[in-house]
Order: sequence, then structure tokens, then C-alpha cells
Amino acid sequence: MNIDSAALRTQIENAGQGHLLAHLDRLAGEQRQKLEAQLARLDLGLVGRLAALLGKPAGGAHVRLEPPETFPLERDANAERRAAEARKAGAELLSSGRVAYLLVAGGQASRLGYDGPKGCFPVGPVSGRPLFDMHARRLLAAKRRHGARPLWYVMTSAANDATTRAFFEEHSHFGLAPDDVFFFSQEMLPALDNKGRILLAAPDALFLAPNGHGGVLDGMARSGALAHARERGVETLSYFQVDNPLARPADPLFLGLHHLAAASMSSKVVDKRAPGEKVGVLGRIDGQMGCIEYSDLSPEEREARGPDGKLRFRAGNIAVHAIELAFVDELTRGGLQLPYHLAAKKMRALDDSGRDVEIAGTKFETFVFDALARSKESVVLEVDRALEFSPVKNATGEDSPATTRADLCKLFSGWVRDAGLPLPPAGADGLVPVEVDPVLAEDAAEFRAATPIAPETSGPGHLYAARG
Ligand code: UD2
Repeated sequence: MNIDSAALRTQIENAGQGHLLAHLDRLAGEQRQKLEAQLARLDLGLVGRLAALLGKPAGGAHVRLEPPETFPLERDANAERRAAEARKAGAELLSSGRVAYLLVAGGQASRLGYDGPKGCFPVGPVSGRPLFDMHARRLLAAKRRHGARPLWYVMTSAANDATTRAFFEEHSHFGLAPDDVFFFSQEMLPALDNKGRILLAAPDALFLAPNGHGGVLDGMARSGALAHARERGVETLSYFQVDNPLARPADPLFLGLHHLAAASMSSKVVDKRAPGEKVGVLGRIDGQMGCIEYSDLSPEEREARGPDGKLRFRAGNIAVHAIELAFVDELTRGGLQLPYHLAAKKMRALDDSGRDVEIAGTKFETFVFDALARSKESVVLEVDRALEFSPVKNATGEDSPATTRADLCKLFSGWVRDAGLPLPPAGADGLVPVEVDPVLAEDAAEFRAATPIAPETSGPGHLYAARG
């Protein structure tokens, strides 16, 4: 990159970020070039807009919150008829290749404390398959059921892009055609101190953090993924997160309901387990569809119950969305049109004299579900938590590898028992080590239909895999 150093200095000075020049002037050679290149890539206009958000009242405030209208899990005859129609429409979308899969895997896995892309984390209770492989198998299952070659967009970030790509290479793209897996990196945003000054993480590096999963929208646009999908005849993106091994991105019911409603963006929800569960809730926020973060619900809203005794705001967001390609285009033309959320944090950064110290700063993130407010029509489908949601987020406690292992073992051993097949003995952890490959079956009925079948054994565990 050819940099006009004098012009860059003026721009930085004018943007009120002159302290960066003092840091730059302490460097020579490659280090200086590296920092200068980072400075040249900064969108100073955006940095100015972010700085202006500091000290303002936190976002997320709302006046009126109402539960969303959902397509229920327990359906009467009428809803069942609509579901059958939707499944048919969804299956047609899938078989005609009009759906592509979009995985967000740019997060830093800091809560899990795992040193590497979260997608490399092993979760198969018997196979030890990593999250990426579990997801790939869902797409292979879709191919087997609906015929079309799955097209997969995978969002990484600067911190894990190279390792993610290498992991896919090492594993032969988990059986998918390399040409059908399109990686792109989300943008990084600088962290600011309380005066709006850009922080440095090292003498030659700005303090940059991924711009949140909302960055998937302009990431698609900037990287050429959007144009690529359009050329391949895709109309709808099936969005899911890397942390949930039970995500079902090729669900004909969900995609069909979304399509028949002519929605731009739709969501799947599960009943919140308890008032304190850390999931966002879908709702009508001051009249518009949206998702409220758990931290933004008032204590009254968190605890509120309806006449049936159930939580009033229980539509827990599992972060599975159907998103129209045309909608992504609309939301990203002329820059990403999503609000920024602020996360105030103590961070290790350099002070003015270049010492590594703890500084109170702010990181900025966008959330993909904020796009719901712009979607004229939007479907909210209630799904079965046991079948579709068991995220790996924390190292221990709730939503951890241990709870995911327990959820998966319980689910699969239920199918095996239901099909009248024998189970291996429970292990020391009290769990029955059984796993069913999604290519073979994604629910109990499909599993039953696949019998008679013998498991592959691996140590004490039973793995039911698709043949061929
Ligand atoms: C998210 C939702 C929450 C609920 C829950 C379901 C937010 C803010 N909250 O909680 O409402 O739906 O998930 O599981 O989303 N990611 C990126 N780039 C980023 C940040 C995140 O790709 O810059 C990915 C990350 O790899 C992960 C997913 O987004 O797959 C979720 O991110 P998170 O773990 O920060 O979100 P969480 O658990 O606070």
C-alpha cells in the first residue's frame, strides 16, 4: 500500500487523534510501517461517530415491549396445515439451490477460554467432532435430503481467519466442495478511551476488536460474497452461530414460513428456561420487531408472567435467522446501517508514554438482530430447545461444554431408546455416550426410519453414522 504520510498525519491530527502520531514517531522500520498501514486503513469518519456515542445514555432503552406473535411449537389442525404447506415451500427452496448457509464465527471465544477459533472446539460426545464439522454435516444432510450442493459462507475475523481456513483445509472441508465454502473476514473497530482517543494494544498495533455479528452484513457486501451468492442464484441466507451444534440451518418449515410470509428477516426462538437465562428475547419493541438483550430487560419485564403462568417475555433468541439477500443489499448500501452497542471494559493498552497499563475503554459492536426492525414482515418460529439449542459459551456452568455434552447425549439416547435399540452403559458422568450423525437423522422419526442400524463403537460410546 502506498501511503502519503504527510496527508495521513494531517487527517489524523484533524480527527483529534494526534496522540497516535506520537506513538508512531517512536517507531522505525517495519514496526513503523505496520502501524502506519493500520492508521491508513482507519475510517476516521466512523471513529468520530463512535466517539460521539461515548457518555450518551446506553442504547436498548425502550418504552413499550410486547411479546411477538409466534408460530407455535404446539399446533392445532389449522397451524399444522400451514406448517405442511410451509415445509413443502421450504423444501422447494432448498432443492432449487435458492438457500445458502451463513455461519458467523468471528467471535473471540474469550468466555470459553479456548485458544483458537471456537469452531475447532470438539463437541461430538462420541466422535469428538469439532463444531465446524457438526455444522458441515448439517449441510451434507441437506444435500442428501434436497439434492442441491450446499453453498456455505463463513465469517471469520482478523484474529482467526488464517487458522480457520487452515483447519478447513486440514479436514478436507469436512466433505464439502472447497469451491462451495466462501470465507470472509468481518471488519475490526478500534477501541476508544473515555475521551474518544484510539487505544493501542502494542507499540505497533491499534487495539482492534471485531465489529460484532452485525458485521456479517457489510462483510458479505464488501467481500464480494453477496455478489457471489447472487450469481449462484441464491435468494435467502440461512444464518446461524458457530457456538450451537444443534443449529438446523436447512429447516424446510422455517424457510418455508419465512418465504410464504414474504419476510425479509425471520427468527427461531425457544421458551426461556428461567427469568435469568442469558438469552435475548424477541419482541415488539415500541411497535417494531426486535431482540432485547437480557441485560436491557427491566427486572419487572424479566419476571412478568401471563395468565397461563408462563414468562410473558419468553421468546428466547437462538440466533438462527432467515435473511433475504436483497435485504442485506438494502442494509449495506452506503455503509452498514445498524446501531452500535457499547461495551465498557478495562483493557490492557498503552498510555501516552507507551507503557502497557490497564485503561478504561470502550469496544463497539453491531448486532445482526437489530436488522429485524427494518424487516417489514418477520416470522418468529418457536422450536424445541432439546432439538435445536445447546450453545457452548462458557468454560464451566451454564452453556458450557459439559451442558452441551449432556444435552446431546440425552437427545440421542432418547432416539435410540425410542427406536428400541440397546444403549451402552452410562459413563462415570452419568451420561449415556451416544451420538447420531445428522446426515443419518435429525430427529427421532428419521432415526426410527433408518433402523435397523448398528452403531460404530468408539471406546464405551456408540456412534450412529450414515453409510457411504
Ligand atoms: C448471543 C445473543 C443472545 C442470544 C444468544 C444465543 C448477542 C449480543 N446476544 O449472546 O441474545 O441470542 O447469542 O446463543 O448476540 N460473533 C462474531 N463476531 C463478533 C461477535 C460475535 O462472529 O464480532 C459470533 C460468535 O462467534 C458467536 C456468536 O456471534 O458465534 C455469538 O456471539 P456472542 O457469544 O458474543 O453472543 P452472546 O453469547 O452474548
